[in-house]
Amino acid sequence: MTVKDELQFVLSQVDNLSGLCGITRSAPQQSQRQWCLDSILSVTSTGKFKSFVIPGACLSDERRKKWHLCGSAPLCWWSILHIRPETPIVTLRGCGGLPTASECNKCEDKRERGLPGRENALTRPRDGPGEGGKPVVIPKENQEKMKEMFKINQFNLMASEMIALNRSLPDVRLEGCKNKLYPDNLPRTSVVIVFHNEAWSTLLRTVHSVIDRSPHTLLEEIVLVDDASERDFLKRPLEQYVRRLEVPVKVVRMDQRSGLIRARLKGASISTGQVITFLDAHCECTTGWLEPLLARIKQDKRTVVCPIIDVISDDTFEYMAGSDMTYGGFNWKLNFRWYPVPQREMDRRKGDRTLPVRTPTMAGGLFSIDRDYFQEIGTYDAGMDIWGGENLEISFRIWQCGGTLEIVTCSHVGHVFRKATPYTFPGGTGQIINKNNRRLAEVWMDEFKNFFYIISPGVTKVDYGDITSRTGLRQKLQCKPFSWYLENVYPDSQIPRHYYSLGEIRNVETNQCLDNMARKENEKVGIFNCHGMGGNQVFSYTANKEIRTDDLCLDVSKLNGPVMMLKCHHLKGNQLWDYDPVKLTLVHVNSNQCLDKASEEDSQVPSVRDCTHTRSQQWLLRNVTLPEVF
Ligand SMILES: [Mn+2]
Repeated sequence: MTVKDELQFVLSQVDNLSGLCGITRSAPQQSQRQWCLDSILSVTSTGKFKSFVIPGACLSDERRKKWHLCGSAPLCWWSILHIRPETPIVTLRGCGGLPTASECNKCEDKRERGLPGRENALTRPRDGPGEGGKPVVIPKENQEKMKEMFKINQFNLMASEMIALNRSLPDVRLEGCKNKLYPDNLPRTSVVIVFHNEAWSTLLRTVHSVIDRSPHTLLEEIVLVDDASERDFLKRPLEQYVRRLEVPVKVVRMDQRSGLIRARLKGASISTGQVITFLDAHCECTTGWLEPLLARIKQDKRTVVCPIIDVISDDTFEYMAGSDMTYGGFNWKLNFRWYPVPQREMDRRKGDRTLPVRTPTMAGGLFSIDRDYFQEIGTYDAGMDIWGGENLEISFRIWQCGGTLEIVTCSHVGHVFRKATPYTFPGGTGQIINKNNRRLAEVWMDEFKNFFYIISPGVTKVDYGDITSRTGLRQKLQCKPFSWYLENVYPDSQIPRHYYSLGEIRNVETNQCLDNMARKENEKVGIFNCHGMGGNQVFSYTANKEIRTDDLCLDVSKLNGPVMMLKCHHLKGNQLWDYDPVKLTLVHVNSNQCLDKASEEDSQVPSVRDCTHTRSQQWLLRNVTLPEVF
C-alpha cells in the first residue's frame, strides 16, 4: 500500500470508529506545533482526516504534513490504543508505509512488547470502581474489613485496591488551558518519587498516571526511591513490575530510613533529565499536567513550578479539583497553609486565571525544577531530618535568592490528603519538625524568626545543629533579606512586615492578658491570667492597626461585641483598631467603642463598651522582642 492508501485506510477506520466509539472530533492534545498523545486521532468536522497521533510520540506541525514522526521512540507509524472508559477498547496498529521513517523498522518488536499495566485496562469495565474520578463506596458487609485496612496507610486501602491502576480522571482544567500551545523542544524531565511502605495500588497508580498522561518524548525516566520500606511487595515484585513498563523506571533503595529530604537528594543525584519533577507516592497526574510545567522552566530556568494539587479523598478516592484561587503561605508556627490568592496577584495577571500564580511558598510534595538551578541554589538543607520545614526552606531560598516560585494553574495533579500520618520516626515527629523549622528560621528569616519563637515557646531549646554551610550559601548567592520577601513577595503575609508590638496585651486594671485559648477561627478571643510564656498570649499590634494572633485578627461586627478571632482580611473594616499609647486605649474604629476587661456575664472573654477612660479600658502592649519602628 502507498502512504496515500494507508492514510485512506486509516481515515476509513477513523470514520467508522468515531461513529462507533465516540472518538473525539475536537482538537487533539496540542503542544505548540506538535500533535501529541492521548487523543490519538482527530477528525475535522467535515470528517476529513486531519492528523493522528501515536501514543508516546509526537508529530510536529511541519512534519505532520509530510507524515514524518518526531521523537525518538521507535514506534509503529500508527497505533491506536483507546483505553478511555467511556468507549470500548480499540486497538489499531499499522506498520511501515512511511517512506523515510526508519523508526518503523522496529515496529514488530514494539507490537509484540505489549503494554503492561494496560492489560487490566483492556478488560476494565467503563463503569468500574473509581472510573472518571468517581468515589468508591464500600458495601456494608465490608465496612469492618475496610476500617482495619484503613489503618495500614491512613487511607481507604480497600477502595484504592478496587480502582484500576490506570483509571480515567476528569479533565478539570480551566477551558482556557485546554487549547494552550507550548513550545517545541521542552526540556525532558525525570520524575522522582520517594516512598516508604506505600501501598502497591497508590504507588503504581502514581507511576501509571505519569506514563499515561505525559508525552514520552518529555519523560526521561521515573526514579522510585525506597526509603527503607519493610513490605515485601515493594522489593523484587516492584522491580519486576516496573521493568515491563514502556518508560524506564529506576528503583533505588536507601540503606536505612533517611527521610524525604535525603531520599529526594539521592533520587535527584541518580536521575538524568534536565528537569527534576518530584511527586509524592500517592498522586494521579491528569491530562496535560506536564507540558505547562516544563514550558515555564524552558522560559526561565530559575522558575520553580508546582501544579495545582487536586484532592483525592482518603475515604473514597474521589477526585476533586483543587482551586486556582488559593496559594501557599505559612503561619507564625511555620505551618504551611493555603490562603486566598490576593487581588494584587489577580491584577498582575490581568484576571487571566490560566496564567501561573506567583506563590510565596510551596506545599512541597509536588514540583518541577531545572536540574542545574536545583544545584545552583543548594538543593535541600541536608542538615534537616526526615520531613517538615523543607518546603518553606526551599520556598524562601528560591525567592530570596533571585528565583520565582509559581503554581501553574493549567497543570493538575491529584494527591491523597491524609488526616493522620502513618509514619513513625525515632524520637517522634514533633522534635524533628521543630529542629528543621529552627534551621529554616535561623538561616532565612532574620529578625522575623521571633514570631515563630514567641508563639512556640520551648522551641528555642531544640538543638538545630550546624548551619554555617547554609548561611554560607545565603551569602554566596547574595540572597535578599526576609523583609524584602515580606514586602515584595508576600505583603499579605501572616507575619506583618511592620508592627508596633509583638507580645502580650495586658489589662491595666485586672492585670489579665488577651489569650487565644488555643481556640480556632470564628471563636471568641479569651482573657486569662498573664503567664509571660508567649504561646497563646502572643499578639501583634501591626502597622495596619490589626490585633493579630498568628493568622487570626480580632474582629468586632456589632455594638458591644463579642470580640471574635477571624482570618485576617487586610481590608481594615471590622479588624481596624486604634491604639493610643498615651491613653492606652484600644478603640475599635468602626464601632467607636473601646476594648474592655471581661464582663460580669463571662469572665473568660474581653468585652467592647462605649469608651469611658477607666482603667479597665487601658491596655499595655508589651514587646517581648525589639519592635520594628514604623
Ligand atoms: Mn502525601
